[in-house]
Amino acid sequence: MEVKVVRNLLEANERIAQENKEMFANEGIYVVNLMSAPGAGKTSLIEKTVEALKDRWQIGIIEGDIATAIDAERIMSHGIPVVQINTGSACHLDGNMIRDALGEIPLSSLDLLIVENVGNLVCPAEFNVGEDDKAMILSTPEGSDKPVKYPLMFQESSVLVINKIDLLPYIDCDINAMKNNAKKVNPKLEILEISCKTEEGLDKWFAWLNKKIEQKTAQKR
Ligand SMILES: Nc1nc2c(ncn2[C@@H]2O[C@H](COP(=O)(O)OP(=O)(O)O)[C@@H](O)[C@H]2O)c(=O)[nH]1
Ligand SMILES: [Mg+2]
Ligand SMILES: [Zn+2]
Repeated sequence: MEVKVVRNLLEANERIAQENKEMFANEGIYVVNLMSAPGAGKTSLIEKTVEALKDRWQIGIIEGDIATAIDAERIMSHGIPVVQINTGSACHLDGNMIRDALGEIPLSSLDLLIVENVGNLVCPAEFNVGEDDKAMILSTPEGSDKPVKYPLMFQESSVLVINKIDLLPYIDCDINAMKNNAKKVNPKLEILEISCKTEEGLDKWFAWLNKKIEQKTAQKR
């Protein structure tokens, strides 16, 4: 019985996610769903991305948090449209929440929509929201074993961004083991090493994103 309830929930979400996806395709918007544990650097990476790409692309942000508008306020200072979703008790975003938030964003003018999911290494990976790609951020202090302990997140993602490489001299993180573990659960995973603090490696993330946006928006024009 319980298994069936869970399956119905996921199927209902999948339908709404598919509708969102069709809307994004019609508008030619590239959508990335950013996932990580709390504090890995999702908002920091969004802020760097907005500053680097906002002159080239029209960007919108959807922020997901259990409570507060702290992240949306951080983004708002960069002068681009942002919507905060407060999930209350829910530990992930789903297709319905994204659909509701879309009314608050000038959708037809956008090229890039970044969704910051709730900080959580488990269920965000189970709920599609209509995105083109899921991107995972893992920060060096979290430990090299996380990809094998939480494999679904890494399996569902197209790219893994390893953040906080500036901390490597001070912590016990075997970054090669981290990358090997990620490749073990998803051999196709692209891996980028960055620091939002020193900005090392960010150019590779921007290049990855630019290519994705170019491909998606080309279908519109
Ligand atoms: N040393 C260091 N700290 C970082 C880096 N990226 C983010 N932080 C810090 O980590 C904390 C959590 O970052 P935040 O972007 O809020 O993470 P989120 O919870 O995933 O959105 C903040 O205090 C950031 O300043 C980094 O590359 N290096
Ligand atoms: Mg955040
Ligand atoms: Zn959840």
